[in-house]
Amino acid sequence: MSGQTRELTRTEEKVTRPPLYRVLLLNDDYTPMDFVVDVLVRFFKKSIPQANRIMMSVHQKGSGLCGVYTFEIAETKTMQVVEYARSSGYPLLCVMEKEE
Ligand code: TYC
Repeated sequence: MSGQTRELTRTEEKVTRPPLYRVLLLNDDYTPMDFVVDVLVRFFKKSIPQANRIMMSVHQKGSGLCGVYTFEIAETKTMQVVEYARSSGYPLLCVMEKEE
């Protein structure tokens, strides 16, 4: 080893996954079922049959999963859905929660 340089330290490379967030729709008594299906197709890229299943599950159970995304995407979708609902005159609620 004499006369040679030797690497003494190595910065540990850590690759971690970003936290993920669930985006959920909540049930209410006033938003029309067709509007909720439209939201699921428009903002969450669901097929009509998938969107119908999710909408009915929200209607019966109180809430339902639309998708799982990184923070900025979840936040953008949540805001877009609430804005779209308000501008259409409906009280539909969309929320995000961190996946543990
Ligand atoms: N409960 C609504 C109705 O009977 C339909 C509905 C479904 C509303 C899902 C919101 O996230 C929702 N018109």
